[in-house]
Amino acid sequence: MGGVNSPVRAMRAIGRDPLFVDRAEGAFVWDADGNRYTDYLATWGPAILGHAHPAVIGDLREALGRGTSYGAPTEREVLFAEAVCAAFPSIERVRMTSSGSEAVMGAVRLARAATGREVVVKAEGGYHGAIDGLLAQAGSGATTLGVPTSPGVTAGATAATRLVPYNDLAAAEAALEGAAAIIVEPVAGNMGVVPPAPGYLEGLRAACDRTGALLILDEVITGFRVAYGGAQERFGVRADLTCLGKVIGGGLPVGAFGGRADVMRELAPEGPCYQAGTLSGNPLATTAGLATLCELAREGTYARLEELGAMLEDAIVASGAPVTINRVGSMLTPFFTDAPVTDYASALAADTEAYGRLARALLADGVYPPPSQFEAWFCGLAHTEDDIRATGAALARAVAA
Ligand code: KE4
Repeated sequence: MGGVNSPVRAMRAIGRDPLFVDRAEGAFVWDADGNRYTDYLATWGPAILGHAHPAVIGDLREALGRGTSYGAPTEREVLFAEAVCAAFPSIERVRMTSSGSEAVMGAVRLARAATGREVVVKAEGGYHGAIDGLLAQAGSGATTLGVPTSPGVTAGATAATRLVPYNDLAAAEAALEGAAAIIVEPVAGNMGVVPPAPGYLEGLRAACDRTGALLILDEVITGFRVAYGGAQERFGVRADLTCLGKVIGGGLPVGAFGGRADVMRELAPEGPCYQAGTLSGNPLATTAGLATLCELAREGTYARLEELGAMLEDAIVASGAPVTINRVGSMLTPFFTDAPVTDYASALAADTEAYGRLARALLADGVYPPPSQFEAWFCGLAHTEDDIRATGAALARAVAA
């Protein structure tokens, strides 16, 4: 199975063998042969502070002496939940899990339980974790081009999943009639970065209010990434349920979902909708998560992330690469196409061979981009102007070659 524990890191999408990492610190990772890379993968999003941040490592070291898992509630989980609720006004109650996929699974089941309806609407090219019901033309690693669902996903599992093009508000409004919910990435990251069209998120909110469907915003990537309060803060839209992951665990296994109290109280043990997890709210994961959120809450964090993202975008433009760049804050994707990329169909028009050549050349030159055209490049607080200037030079060499 490709020598990896998750398909997209096998690097098949860029035509090479996977790169085995030995360690990471700050903006850099080192492979098993000792080669150093300036890292824009950021372990698919979590490494927003940079790797092995002293505050995270220090708190983890202190926590380790008190054990690694109790299977019981802790004060730290409460503090973590309070920090999440303070950042996201739409989140009145939060349930922690051990991955983004689990968070999405819980949120979707809860939306169906709370509304008594079955249909869940998702966007083509949206990826919400390796979940049977949502592996229908998913983006990210789940896409084998032309095969909309994964073998092993039964027709029953996706029978209640309706697909609409991303950024197509009219299609979503129609699909939401009688539906339990719509789940979207408020900024798509798994077809490459595709921002919401002006009015799209607001339109989904109004359509959900009109039809009684729940708006589930999958902020596993965007949560604490595009703003401290995620895409909901950046775009001023309120979800009924929000899914989180990646950044909130500071690199340890964490996911979370939360939202309206009246919906969340349907969740076991308060309500009948079952959801569970042995390591949910794990003491080490909540320690790393809290340390990360504390650092991100500092003044100037998101202005700096915006600045770094703009610098990286400028470096790609200056390299002369024939790409269309979509960027929101510190997440961006250079698409090898000269047309705008506003949905899955236009993302699929990108030249993945060309992206593969660029990525392979950058890896040979000490720069680590995401190994797929359909992912996001991430800047983090450990990147410096010099790092990005050096990346610009590597980009220019790669484009010239
Ligand atoms: P995890 O189960 O991988 O923690 O989260 C699933 C998930 C849910 N929602 C969104 C918007 C996501 O992006 C993800 C996971 N993203 C992929 C790549 N962007 C993770 C990489 C991988 O699968 O190896």
